[in-house]
This record gives sequence, C-alpha cells and structure tokens, in this order.
Amino acid sequence: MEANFKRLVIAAYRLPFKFSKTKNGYKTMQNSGGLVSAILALSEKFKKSKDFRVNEKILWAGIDNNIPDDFPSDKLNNKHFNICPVHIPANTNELYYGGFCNDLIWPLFHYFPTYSVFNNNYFKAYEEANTLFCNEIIKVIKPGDFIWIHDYQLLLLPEMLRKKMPDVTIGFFLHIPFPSFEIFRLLPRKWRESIINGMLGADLVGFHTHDYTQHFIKCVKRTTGFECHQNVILTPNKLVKADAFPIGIDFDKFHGACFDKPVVKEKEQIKKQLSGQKLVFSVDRLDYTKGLLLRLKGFETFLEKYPAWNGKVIFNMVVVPSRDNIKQYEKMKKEIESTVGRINGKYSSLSWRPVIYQYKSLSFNELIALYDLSDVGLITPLRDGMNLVAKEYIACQKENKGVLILSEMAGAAAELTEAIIINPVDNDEMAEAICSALEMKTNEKHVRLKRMQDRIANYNVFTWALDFFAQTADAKIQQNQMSVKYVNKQIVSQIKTSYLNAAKRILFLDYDGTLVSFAKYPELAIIDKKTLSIINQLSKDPKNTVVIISGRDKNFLEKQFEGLDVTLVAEHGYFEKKHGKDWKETVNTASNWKSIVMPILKEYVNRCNGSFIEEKTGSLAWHYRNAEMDFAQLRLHELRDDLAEIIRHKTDLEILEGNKVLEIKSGKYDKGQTAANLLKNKNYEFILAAGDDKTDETMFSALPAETFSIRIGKCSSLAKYNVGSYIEFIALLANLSDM
Ligand code: GDG
Repeated sequence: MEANFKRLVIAAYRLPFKFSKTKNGYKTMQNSGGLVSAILALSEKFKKSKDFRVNEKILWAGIDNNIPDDFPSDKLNNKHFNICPVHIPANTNELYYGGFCNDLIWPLFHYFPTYSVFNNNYFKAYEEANTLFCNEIIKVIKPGDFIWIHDYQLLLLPEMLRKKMPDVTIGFFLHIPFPSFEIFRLLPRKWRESIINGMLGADLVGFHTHDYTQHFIKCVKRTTGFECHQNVILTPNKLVKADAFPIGIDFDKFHGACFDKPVVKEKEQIKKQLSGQKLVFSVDRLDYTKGLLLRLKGFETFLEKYPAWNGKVIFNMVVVPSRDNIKQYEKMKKEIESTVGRINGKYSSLSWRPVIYQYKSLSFNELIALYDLSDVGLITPLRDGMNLVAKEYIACQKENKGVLILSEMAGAAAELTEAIIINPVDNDEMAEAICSALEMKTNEKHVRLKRMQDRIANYNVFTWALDFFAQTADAKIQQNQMSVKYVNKQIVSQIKTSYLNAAKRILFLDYDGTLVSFAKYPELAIIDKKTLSIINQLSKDPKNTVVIISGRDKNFLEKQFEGLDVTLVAEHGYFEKKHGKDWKETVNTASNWKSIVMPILKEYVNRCNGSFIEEKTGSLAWHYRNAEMDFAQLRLHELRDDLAEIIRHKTDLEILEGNKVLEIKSGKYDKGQTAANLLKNKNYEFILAAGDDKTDETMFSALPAETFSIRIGKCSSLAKYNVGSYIEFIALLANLSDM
C-alpha cells in the first residue's frame, strides 16, 4: 500500500497542539487523542519510508480558539505540521460545537435521543462553522492534495469543498457510530438531507464498522433515493464509496513502552501499593456513553455474588475530566462519586478499599504501567465508535497476564472477539465476567491475547490510514471509468457529425425513465408537450425512423404518440405498429401461464405494502416503486425464488428486471430481437438507442457496434455511453432535432 498524493491535508475540529506563551517565548504541546497520534506517526512514516511519494509537510486545519491572540503566525508550524487556523467567533462556536455537535449529534448518534436538543440556531451555527472551515481551506489547497476530513463536527464540509473544487480528492472519516435510520430520522428533514449530502461530497466515506456503514447506506437510500450497489452510492454527480476502516493504534509504541525505564518505575510503585491484590482497571473520559455507573454496579454485583474475592481485588476506575460544563456530566460525576462512596462504605475493611476512584488525567507512563499491571481491563461503554483504550490495553499485555472484558456496544468488539464480550447493562453478566477473568487459566489468556495482538499489530494505525488512502484512490479510478463513458461535449459533437452525415437514420427510444420521469403510478407518467414536439420534429425528417420501444402496453403508447410518424414497439417487443398501420404481434405465444403466475403476484402485493400488478397482453409485471425499498428488495428476492420454480417447468418464460419492477413474459421475444428485426436489410447509416434499465440491455447488445447506445443514469451498462438523467438525454434529442 502506498500514499499516492502530493500532500495530506487534515481537517478536524481541533488542531493537533495547544499553543501557549511562556516567559522565554512560545510553547506548543501535543493534544491527546487517537487522531493526533495517528497522524503524527504517519508524518514520521512519510519522512522515513521511500514507499511514499508524499514529500510535503502535512497541513492541518482546525479551530484557532487555543491560540493566544498575539501568538506569532510563523511559530504555529512545526516539523510535522503546517497549521491552517480557522477562526469561529465564540458565540457561533458555542451554538455550533457546544450546541449542534455536543447537545445533538453526540447524544443522538450514541443512541441517547432523550439527551438531544433540537434548536434551529444550533443548525445555523453548524452551517456557518462548516462554511468558515471551507473558506479557509480553499485558500490553501493545491492540485494533488488529499483532503481528509474528520468526524461529526464537519459533516457538511465535504460537499461545501466539492462545490468549490469539483476535482479535488476528499476522504471523510466518522469516529463515532453512525446510527440506524430509526434514530437518524429523528433529525428534521432538512438537517438530515444536509448531513447526508454533505458527507456524500467526499469520494470515500469511512466508518469504524460494517454495521455503521450499512446504517449510513440505508440512511442515504431513505433520505435521497440514490441508487446504492453494496457499498457504492451513485449520486447524480459521481460515484461515492462507503466502507469500514476500523481505526488502529500504534501497536509497537504501546507494546514497546511496557519496559521503558519510567514505566518500570511506575509499575514498581503501583505493585507496592497493591501488595498482592488483583487489579481491575478502567480509564475513560467523563461521558454518559461510557457506562461508568453501570460499571460500578456490575463491580458491586461481583463483590456481592463472589464474596471469596473480597479483600483480594481492587477496581481502579480513572475518569478523565472532559467538557465539564455540560450539565449531564456534572450530574453524572456526582452520581459516580456517591456510588463509589456507597460501595466502599459497604465493603471496605481497615486494610482494603474495593474501589479506587480517580478523577484526573494520567501521564502516558502511568497509563502504560496500569494497562500492563492490571489483571482485568474492564471496558464497558454503552456506545462507542471504536474505543482505543481496549486496543491499547491488549497491546500492553507483554507478559500475557491480563484479560479484557469488553462491551458489545463498542466498535472494537467486532475485532477483539477473543475478549470476554458482555452487555454493559447486564450487572450479572458483568459480575460473572469479572470472576471468570480473574480465574482464567494462563494458557487460555495466552491464546486469547495472542490472537488479538496479532490482529491489532497487523491492522495498526498506519495500515488503517493507508487502507483509507488506497480505497479513496480506488473510488477515483471507478469515477474516472464512469466519466470516460459519460456523454461530454466531445461525444455530443461526434453524435451530431455522424447524424448530419447520415442519409438514413434510426432512433430507438425507450419510454419510462428515458423520455419521461418516473411517476407514482405508471398511468401518471405522461410525456410532456415539449418532449413530444422534439420527437415530432425528429420523426418529420424524411431521413429519420423514430422507434418508441417500451415495456408499456399498446393502448398507452398509442395514446401518448397519437398522430406522430413513429414506430411503436409495446410490451418489450411483443407488439409492433408502424405509422398508419395496425398493431401486429411479433411472436406467437400462449398465455395460459398467467393463471399460474397471477395468484403468486397477488400474494406478493399482500405481503409488500405499496406494490401492485400491471397486466399486459403478453406479460405480468410486479411494480414495487411505492414500497419501502429495503423491504421490497427482500420480497423481490423471495418472489424470484418462487418464480424460478415455475420457470423450471415452463421453460419459455423469462423474468425481466427493470427499474423497480419485475416482469414475467415469454422468452421468445425481447427489445433486442425486435430492434434487430427493424434493422434488417435497411442499411441505416446512423443508429441511436437509449434506455434506462436492465430491459434495455438486450437492445444495446443486439444492435451493431457502430450504434450510439446510451444508458440513462450512471451505472454500468452494455451501452457505449451514459447520461446522468433523462433531462440530459432530452437535451441531446433537442439538439439533433434542431439540425
Ligand atoms: C473518538 C470516538 C474512537 C484517555 N485517558 C487518558 C489518555 N487517554 C487516551 C487513550 C486513548 C484515547 O485517549 C481515548 O480513546 P477513545 O477511543 O475513547 O478516543 P476519542 O478520541 O475520545 O473518541 C471513539 C476514537 O474517536 C478513535 O476513532 O475510538 O469511539 O468516540 O488513546 O489512551 N491518555 C493519557 N492519559 C489519560 O488519562 N495519556
């Protein structure tokens, strides 16, 4: 894996340093947190390794509120990073960061909707702050930059940047969970649309787990209706990929630190204090998502259920101060302190206190010493995007004696499957897990730790970042492949020249999705006057034969194109009608199969609310455009299975899948065969064929190589070209009709 760009630009709410003035000058201090350590480590890697062609310093854009007013701008940069400070006025920041980010998105995305505050001013400030980020970044961006945007504070930024710089490479990574649609839909419609479209401005959207990715894709489908194929989303402008990239840690740094001198010194001190007692350890920021109270209750249940351990085990719970001005946090802190007091009051003896609670932040050496020495790491958040502490704890088990108890609600649980996985609200399960961890045989501990260590040593923070870069590059390649086929000015001019030079031309035009947009019911999709007059004009040219080739029934088509000199092909080729002539059947098929298929389709109409049946002479169609899409996909799958059984016996039947419709018809005809028949012995010098769904693919494959075949919509197709929408296609037809 390699990084294939000239410069990495990070956009994150916080800058990587705190800036301060000292007596002797100016000081910068690294901010704690996974992202800063990750990017710092990457910066070292870029410098040392020849695999990387990144030769410029990383540029980091973040809010400037930590920079003293008179701090000289030339002192902001250091050997790793150039800094792009973004100024957000204090009152806006309060509504943006304190409000929209921490009073709404944080609780909502962590499944605490009751803590979420919905306030229009919050959203306005959120838009404003993202705009301020965008304005600063576009001032410094250069060709070849890779912009990597991080987290829930900047969900709108990818789209804002994309609008200003359509070709730039943008990756977005969300560090917190992406919730299910049932939670996401609690956001007002405008906000959720802005968030989804905002994120889709990126080329690649990354999450910690497969579940979060799936939630996001479902929210995209429900919010925008964009077509999604597995983890690829087709927006009107481009393809966007969404995927899981579980963030890693700098494994060697943590693993290697266990025997550093200052860490050994720390360990000796702690050992003395423990005097042979077992140690259960946890460290978290003060936050309601971390399940701190339930953890204490789980430990209390352990003390109650397993009295033999009383006096032999200590739970050291470190809570790191964070955003103390939030009122839920203050309340929670008081509750934690009183619960600790109650447990200690109930179980302590003169020589033993079961819970050592510390409200402070630890030095790196203290943290490593505690990870290393503890017998049990008790990491039980109620929700956590990933949880790096769990991974760091595993990395620090150099002597293989610790056991990790991990909440199933942490993203890390998807990878650290050899931990004892528990539900954090189940006190009994937690108590049992603590007991099993303390009693676990050395051999079992080794096996579990080894597997987890191998995994996190392998997919570490570098692999994580490089994987992200590689997948973004891949998304760009896929976008390019699509845009090569996209009808651009040059292709339009080729089509026009060929049209002008041809003495005899034929145009095959599908109806729904090609000449008209989709409507709620088929009968409502009526062609508009302007499009009709374009077709009329084309058909009046004696050099032209215009064929409307559709899955529609003959009456509908006849009514739409009444009086026009066009050839109509109905029901995917079953019927054909030349201007001024009668309809004729192109094939002879029996339709006794309908009495077998119809009851099955009716059953599916009952089982899938919103779906309906359309009966045509030669076929039956099950439409699901008005049903809930994911549910309809499930029913579609089942219907296919049921029909496959019938088709096995009636081999001349076939299933056609169009845009949100499944159709059963005889396999003796299709659009391709009918189109090919219309070409026979006619020597057309210009052939154009356009359609928007799978049923049109038979036509694209049956027509000669010189055909200008065009698939409406951005998706893979046998057609030579794609256009984004039916509107673009009609503009092209209008162009030809004017010639
Ligand atoms: C977001 C997501 C996701 C903690 N206390 C001390 C200390 N730490 C360090 C740990 C660890 C980090 O802070 C906390 O890890 P988290 O995983 O909770 O990361 P956050 O940045 O808070 O949260 C989270 C993460 O992003 C990464 O994507 O995992 O789910 O919420 O590295 O070691 N470090 C020191 N003293 C402490 O007292 N030195």
